[in-house]
Amino acid sequence: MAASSYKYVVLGGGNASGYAAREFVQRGVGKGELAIITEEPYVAYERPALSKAYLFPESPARLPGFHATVGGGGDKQPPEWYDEKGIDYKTSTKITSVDVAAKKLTSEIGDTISYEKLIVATGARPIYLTDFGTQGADLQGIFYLRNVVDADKIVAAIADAKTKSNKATVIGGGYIGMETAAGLNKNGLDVTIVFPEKHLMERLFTAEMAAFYEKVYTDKGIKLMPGNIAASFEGTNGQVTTTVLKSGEKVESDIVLVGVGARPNVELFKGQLELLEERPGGIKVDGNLRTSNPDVYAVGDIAAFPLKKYGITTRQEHVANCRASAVHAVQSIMDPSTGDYDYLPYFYSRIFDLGWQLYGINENTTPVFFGDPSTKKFGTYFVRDGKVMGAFLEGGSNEENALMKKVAVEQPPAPADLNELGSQGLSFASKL
Ligand code: NAD
Ligand code: ISD
Repeated sequence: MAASSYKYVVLGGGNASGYAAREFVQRGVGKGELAIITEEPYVAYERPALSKAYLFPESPARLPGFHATVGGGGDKQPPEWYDEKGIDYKTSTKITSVDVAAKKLTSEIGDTISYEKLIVATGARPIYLTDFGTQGADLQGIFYLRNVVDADKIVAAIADAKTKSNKATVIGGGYIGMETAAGLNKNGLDVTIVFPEKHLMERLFTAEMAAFYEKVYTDKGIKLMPGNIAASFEGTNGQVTTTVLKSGEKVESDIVLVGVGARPNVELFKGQLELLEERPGGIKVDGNLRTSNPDVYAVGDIAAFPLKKYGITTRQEHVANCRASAVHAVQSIMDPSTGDYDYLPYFYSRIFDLGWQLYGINENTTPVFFGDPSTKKFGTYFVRDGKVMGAFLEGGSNEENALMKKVAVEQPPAPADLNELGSQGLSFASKL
């Protein structure tokens, strides 16, 4: 059992840790002052690749190609980078208890790591169907996707399925569902997506937006089964063969890939930091990303932070927030005059030859559609209290996406007649 101590410790080796490390280095943190601890066997990488290019049949993304911070326009930081900078990146190290009062972490093998300042970046984990007690959910061949180890299992299962029925079932119609279904289809698998809502990506897409993407999927031969959930799974010799839906229908496949949401990993801090029991959940932080303990900061998927522009508390499970909040927390630690985190919500996805971006918020808004889906370029403005609070664009150029960002930042008044906003479309944004 070893004991070590550092000035700064980042707990969690997701995207955020790579960006925090870069910021610490840029601010002159010396050798031996920083440790990063992760249970994953890899140093920080750009997680968005896993549901996209990692699954491609040709020229797939593989490590070390997508180590942080390449996704954010920085240098690739492979393990050697951390060694050179004197950062102790402890991979394959699981922390099983934290004592915030004693400023000490303990690993599963009993090693202790002490800190002066801690950044918690423990991220989120998939919601498992076993959590709901779904019968058969522990069969082999049922996969979740969060990390490289998960993605490697899926890649191996794709190869295996090609020697069997060549069929895959995707459970969930959100980000993971849509992106991995596209990847499985690119691999030549016969894919069915099962999801409870009326249409894909219901938390963002209106029916009009979803209709465009749903046609793309069905034209590719992907079967959509809306309004349905997996009631149980059946298998042979411990291997899944069938998803039994609530409707009673049965879907046969070699692979079941589940993407039904994520939960923040906050358990280590229960009773020690202020946690939010109700939505959005997570660890409560202030504008400096500081938790209820002044020496502990929280960033990325787990941080419930004040969204300054909208006057609400939010968690943002998105890589852009992981990157920016990590940098902001380091700045807050190193410079007490650092102001409040002022994040603009942003999401994007890429499937087949398509790509969309959303700036701002869409919750509790009136959507106003614009453009022509037949040209593969269209968008939606999200209006609340007479102001445009969010802007979505499919097929936009960099300049057009920048205009959408400008709309979300400026929150301009919408024309009284929202049909007018729809007819103006992109030109509304270009006049700002
Ligand atoms: P999600 O919230 O995007 O989608 C969850 C989906 O689960 C819902 O749309 C719904 O269709 C479905 N669902 C819920 N309960 C179900 C049930 N019992 N049976 C069947 N379907 C059910 O979450 P996700 O797709 O699992 O993604 C997990 C995390 O990964 C999120 O944090 C997400 O932001 C992140 N992610 C983001 C991107 C991106 O931003 N492009 C890509 C991949 C993953
Ligand atoms: O953009 C993304 C993406 O593809 C993800 O998987 O953000 C998520 C992050 O992993 C959530 O932090």
